[in-house]
Amino acid sequence: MAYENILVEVHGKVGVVLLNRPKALNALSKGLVRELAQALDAFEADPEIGAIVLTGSDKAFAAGADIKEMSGKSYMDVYMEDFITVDWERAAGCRKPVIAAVAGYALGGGCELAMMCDFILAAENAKFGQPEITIGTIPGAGGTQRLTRFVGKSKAMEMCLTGRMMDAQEAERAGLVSRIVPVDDLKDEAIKTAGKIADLSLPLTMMAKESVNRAYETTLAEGLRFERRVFHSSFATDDQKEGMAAFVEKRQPDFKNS
Ligand code: CO8
Repeated sequence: MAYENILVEVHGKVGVVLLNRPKALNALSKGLVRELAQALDAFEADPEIGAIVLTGSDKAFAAGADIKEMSGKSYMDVYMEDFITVDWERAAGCRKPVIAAVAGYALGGGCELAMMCDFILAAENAKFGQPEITIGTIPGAGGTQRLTRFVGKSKAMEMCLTGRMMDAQEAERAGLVSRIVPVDDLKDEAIKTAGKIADLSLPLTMMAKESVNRAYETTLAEGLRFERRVFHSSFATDDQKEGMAAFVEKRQPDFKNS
């Protein structure tokens, strides 16, 4: 499919989506978010793809929702169209593992999009922020909710109330990003990491992802019950038999995604 606002690449079993509106620092226009949803749909449907990387440029992952596009909208406009909610939530709804590789600005909707992914690899120059308050609004795609779960109330509150940005080091200390890599290595490192995931059993990585995500939706007791049920169900897969047999036989497993 031909896209105008994103680029799509395939590296082995890894699908890569590059946000590509350089003149607007990858501002998330309606068209871009639509195309992102379509690209994610395609990777989700492709049995050859085992993990997805979502990234931007060295200067910006995404500088937020497109302010120029939003500025003239009325309450009725955004309420009645449920302002691009379905496409925005697409990344959060992916069942395959998705890594956000963030260099430069991840602001507003850009930070929210990164947080919808399963984990964030940050380049040394990454900057995270929820500056919506400085333009007369508040986060609308998870900034007050997911950020608070990642970094705790105090930092989230300060960022949402002042618009202060967090650099990569602070973001790593606070638990927002899994690790920091040099800018020039970011894309390769993200693809390598996604490749490791994609070489495992897809149903099992999907089950692990689903279980970790339950931790954000339920009590500890319910989460533990859910995890145990999924753990038990992994024994119904061929890949569990293969993985454990390979360990015992001291060889590499050959997962068949079954
Ligand atoms: N929207 C539209 N255009 C943008 C955006 C944006 N978010 N960010 C940057 N641009 C454009 C600029 O207008 C400029 O274009 P032009 O050259 O045509 O004037 C170009 O990108 C380059 O930007 P700057 O000249 O400003 O570059 P600087 O390096 O000086 O500054 C910054 C970089 C600090 C990132 C600055 O551009 C900035 O502050 N951008 C806005 C950040 C922001 O406020 N983001 C939050 C937006 S609101 C939001 O995301 C709400 C999400 C709600 C989702 C709800 C879904 C249901």
